[in-house]
Amino acid sequence: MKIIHSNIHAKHNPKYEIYDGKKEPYAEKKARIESIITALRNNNFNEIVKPKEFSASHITSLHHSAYFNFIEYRTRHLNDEEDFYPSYFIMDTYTPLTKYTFIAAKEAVDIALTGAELIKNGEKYIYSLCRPPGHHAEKKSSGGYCYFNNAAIAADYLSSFGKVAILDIDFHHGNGTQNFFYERSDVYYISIHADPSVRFPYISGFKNEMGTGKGKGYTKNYPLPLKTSDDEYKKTLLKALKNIDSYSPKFLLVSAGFDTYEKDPIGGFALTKGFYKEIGELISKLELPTLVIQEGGYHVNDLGYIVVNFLQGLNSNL
Ligand code: OKP
Ligand code: ZN
Repeated sequence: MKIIHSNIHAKHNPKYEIYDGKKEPYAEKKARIESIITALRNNNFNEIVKPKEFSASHITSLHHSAYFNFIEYRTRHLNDEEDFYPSYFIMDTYTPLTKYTFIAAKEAVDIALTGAELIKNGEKYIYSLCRPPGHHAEKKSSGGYCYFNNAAIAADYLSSFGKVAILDIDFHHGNGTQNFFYERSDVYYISIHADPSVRFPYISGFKNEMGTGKGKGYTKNYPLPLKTSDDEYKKTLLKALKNIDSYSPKFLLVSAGFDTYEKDPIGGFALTKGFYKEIGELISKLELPTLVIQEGGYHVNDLGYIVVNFLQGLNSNL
């Protein structure tokens, strides 16, 4: 399995997120990716390749061009150590701009698109190791550590070649991804996440959100209570996989967050380390070309092990 990765992300290094007016250390750290890369190398995932550069038009065909330009131009004039908290184009105060945020976020999109192109050309499984993550980013706002929606941009690219299902298994609902495809039937968004009435993003991910217009029936949400266990999670995952199978997509995109882990510092489910292999195996039973896009997961020490388990499970079907 090819892994798409670059080091540019490490330059995007905000110091704080602001929650309820208080500064807290930034959870979406560069060490997350270092943990994953080390574990991959130690477990014979050796095909680690750099992304290609894609035109920014892939970004602006989903995101508003004023928002894109704002991120690009506003970051240019920041100093090396400066974290800037915008008053425009944001949905929360977790998502500051640094001098290198634009280049890192653009690189993450290129990582996703490089994976999408390989899948389009016939690869079975690709892991796009994106950072910053993307699933909260909307047409004209950043939020939840996300700036450009890597998964949505990759899905939109793939949708020119066949129907796409997006399975979002991050602990948080992917409000951005859902919104981009809410009125489309060629991309099916399906998410399993914490009940948004008690966890971020609070504004979406409820059961009754099912798409509208042409997209009616092509959005599906499975909110679950805090402390959800492996067994409970598996029951829901099986339902979601059945939904995807009935849609018969040509491609599967997994928005893969690992903050569902029991020890995750900002999650709240009770999934155990070993269970991620089974998640991978269950997904592989769909037998679809699958692009895995990295989203959240904040337990830096165990993150690499969890990702390796997940990818081994996915690969077990080859
Ligand atoms: C991004 B992704 C803790 C509050 C954290 C922000 C959550 C962003 C999650 N101080 N809230 O979906 O993993
Ligand atoms: Zn998350």
